Amino acid sequence: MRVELPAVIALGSNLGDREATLRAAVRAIHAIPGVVVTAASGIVESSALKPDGVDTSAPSYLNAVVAVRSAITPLELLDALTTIENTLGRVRGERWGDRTIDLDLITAAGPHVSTPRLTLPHPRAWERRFVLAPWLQIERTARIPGYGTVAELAEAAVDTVSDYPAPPLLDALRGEVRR
Ligand code: A4P
Ligand code: MG
Repeated sequence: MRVELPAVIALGSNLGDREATLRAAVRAIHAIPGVVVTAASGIVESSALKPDGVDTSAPSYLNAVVAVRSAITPLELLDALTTIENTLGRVRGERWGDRTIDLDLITAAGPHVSTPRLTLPHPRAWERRFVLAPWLQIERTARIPGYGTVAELAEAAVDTVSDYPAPPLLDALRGEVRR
């Protein structure tokens, strides 16, 4: 018997056909062996956050959040997400640089992980409305262990997001739901 545990993944894109890339990423996450997407948020748009602050001259981001059930370890899941990023054209340059796709693991099995390759909960999710607002859409009572409820944190976040009208991301899975 496989033990499936819940995890939350944040998606971001600010290069290329951002919406199509988010859809392709949701489909690819659902196709990871041992991983099932159980909910997907709507899409939000926000200005690019760079290490020096908000950069309105950079292309703006589309962000979304998906909830999954995962039978693989958080590190295996991170590896699978990195493979998807590479397949979808991610090129790594400057930190927080523009990218076709960024897939961050926000929370997963157990409260905390701290290794050189993986920190859980994601250390910056708690202050980012572009993560918290879409997450709240799919999990009203979610918490980030050690930080608080997603609802409270979203209220306190200083960045701004706007809803990006688009068909539901779960439509990306139409005809592909495995169970
Ligand atoms: N890593 C450690 N913990 C995690 C985790 N929980 N999830 C390591 C994912 N990766 C994790 O990531 C760098 C390293 O983080 C990896 O080697 C992994 O082992 P990366 O994706 O290669 O580079 P990055 O994304 O540029 O770095 P970083 O510091 O993770 O950036 P963030 O925090 O992901 O921020 N503005 C808007 N509006 N919307 C955005 O989505 N995203 C970022 C990226 C910046 N500004 C943004 C947005
Ligand atoms: Mg990242």
